[in-house]
Amino acid sequence: MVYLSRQCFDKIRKPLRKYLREGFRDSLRVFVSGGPGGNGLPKFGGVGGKGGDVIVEATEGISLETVYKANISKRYAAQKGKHASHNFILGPPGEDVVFKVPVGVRLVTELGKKLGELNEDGEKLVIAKGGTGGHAKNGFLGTRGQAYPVKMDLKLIADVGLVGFPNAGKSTLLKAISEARPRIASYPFTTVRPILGVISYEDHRQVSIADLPGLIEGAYSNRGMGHEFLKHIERTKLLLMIVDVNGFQLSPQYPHRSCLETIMLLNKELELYNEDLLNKHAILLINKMDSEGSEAKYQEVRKVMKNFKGFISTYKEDLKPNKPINFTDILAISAKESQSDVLKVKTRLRNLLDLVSELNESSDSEDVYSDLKKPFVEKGPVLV
Ligand SMILES: Nc1nc2c(ncn2[C@@H]2O[C@H](COP(=O)(O)OP(=O)(O)OP(=O)(O)O)[C@@H](O)[C@H]2O)c(=O)[nH]1
Ligand SMILES: [Mg+2]
Repeated sequence: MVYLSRQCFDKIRKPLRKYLREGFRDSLRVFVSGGPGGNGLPKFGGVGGKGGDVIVEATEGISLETVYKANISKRYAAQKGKHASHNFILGPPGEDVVFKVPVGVRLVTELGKKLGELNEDGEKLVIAKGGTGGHAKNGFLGTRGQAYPVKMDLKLIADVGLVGFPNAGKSTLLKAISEARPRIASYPFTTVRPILGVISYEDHRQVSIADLPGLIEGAYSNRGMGHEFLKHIERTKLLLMIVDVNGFQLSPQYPHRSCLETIMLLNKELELYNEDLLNKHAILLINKMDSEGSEAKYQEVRKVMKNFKGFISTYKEDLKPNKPINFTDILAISAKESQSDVLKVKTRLRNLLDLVSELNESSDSEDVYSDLKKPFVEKGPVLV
């Protein structure tokens, strides 16, 4: 019967919707259990072997998809410690289980306890300890190992992160500027998962860019779906904020927000998530400049952006950010209609990224210089 119903339903079962298949896996839940310790041997004072640990190892060049495919059951159990016996007074320990995860993974238990973060290739972390072996103090009974579900959260490593309200044209820009082919539609929340694109330059330099689901007002308090993806821009070098020159309205029951207000609200959401994001270099793109009356609106935005602080001070406390973002560049574009605008964005991105990496290098070299100087400090008898 079971066999028959499975046969029938298998045919009816629909494949996963396409939009759920696109994008990439940025979190994975696995179940880990350390091995239990072996029992001791009271007669001879024998000690049971320790249970094996579950260990993760960060590895460059793999994705969570690889981890998932390597073990579809998503269970990792270490071996149990052997019992003490006449032949082995000290029971041999159980073997550890080591599995590979991508660099940039944060591990959290289901109860929200942070186990750790792996940010370098080859870094290892014990995520479930094995139980201790049985000995005189615990009545010769081995204890259980730690066992719980663990969530792996991957922070994407892209050079540039696209942030904006839904429908602003983030995916349109990604499509025009890179080889990625994201879904584009005239309704909000078309993008439901982060999508990575690569911008290629003539000199073969490549810059990666991440398109994230749209943010909305109150995203910080978990409204909409963009907030959980903000973790990805924590590691980007540059923010590319994109807003619709006509503003945004989620649906008729929500207020219409003008272009300037959307900039302010995005600023606020970023600040609520992590204030450090505001220190990143950022470019502001005013999109949909091909629409009617856009030029006048853009001129207004340009004027106000010169004194953005003054503009936000007129708003209520719960809408305005404490610290306004300092945009390096403000560009008016039409991502959909103008190829030359897209090229302009591409060039500006490159210039700014080069500048950022130069700045980082020069700050590094200063350190080296001061390190070099250290050994040459004058040393001699102290004159009294
Ligand atoms: N007129 C005009 N329409 C544009 C422009 N750029 C994007 N659009 C349109 O705006 C709509 C939304 O574009 P998307 O690229 O899907 O927007 P998004 O920011 O990725 O939206 P979400 O994924 O929902 O967050 C689509 O209908 C696009 O065709 C533009 O420069 N001019
Ligand atoms: Mg999109």
